[in-house]
Amino acid sequence: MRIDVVSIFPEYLAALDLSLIGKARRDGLLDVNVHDLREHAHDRHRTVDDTPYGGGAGMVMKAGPWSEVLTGIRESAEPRSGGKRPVLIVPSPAGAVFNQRMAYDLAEEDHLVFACGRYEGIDERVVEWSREHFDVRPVSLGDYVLNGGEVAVLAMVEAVGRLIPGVVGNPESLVEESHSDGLLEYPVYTKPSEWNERPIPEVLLSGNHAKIARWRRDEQFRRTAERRPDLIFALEPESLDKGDRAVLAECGYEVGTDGVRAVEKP
Ligand code: JAH
Repeated sequence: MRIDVVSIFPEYLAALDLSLIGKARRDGLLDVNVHDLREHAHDRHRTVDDTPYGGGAGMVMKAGPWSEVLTGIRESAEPRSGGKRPVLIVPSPAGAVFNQRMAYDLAEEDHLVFACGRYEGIDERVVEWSREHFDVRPVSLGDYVLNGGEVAVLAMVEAVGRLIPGVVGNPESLVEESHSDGLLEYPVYTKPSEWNERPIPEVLLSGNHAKIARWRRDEQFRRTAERRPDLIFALEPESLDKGDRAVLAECGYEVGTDGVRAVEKP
């Protein structure tokens, strides 16, 4: 997979040389290219921003440098099978919220371009013009504001990159993880079996693998009900067995043919 990232702070993306993603790059699984937007500003001060039309606080990123860098990226990319366009991801608090499903979908692409905005954002005409050559996706990591898109891009490149075959050494660890079954993960423990007068849950020492699996799944439901009730309501009734329904009942939910609902409190 090819990834291009455009930023006025390319040093922010140095973290992509590290850890799993860095290894994937060295192994030739990921081709990551970081571009400095200022190299496409041609005045003496290398200006990339200007005041907003209509007034208001802050500055807006100018269209010219963006169109130049994006055109360069597009022209340097191989023409692709099926005429599929590269995906242009624009981190923005005004985007659709990024989730594991989007990570899986993006991991199927062969060219991702990330446009890191700063200030109040990028001139909207860049986004409109980009649709001619890119599949443009404004994406948010959640309902909070950062100073720019760089930190969001680090998160997305990691979430997508680790799903590319060969990047994670043990692909089994991709299956059993939070959100892949719509539930939060169960709690985990390691040695010593007692620490600070706190023993681990007894069942984990039982050697009864069916019982351990049931306990872990129950814990997933208890945690999810406590921390993320929105995920409980999104569960598909067909995916829930008798044990699942029993623990959901303990947590105050009942399962109908059309979905999960909260039980009226007495
Ligand atoms: C802020 C450009 N949802 C995370 C997120 C993503 C991007 C930005 N903020 C928050 C952002 C300023 C300029 C992007």
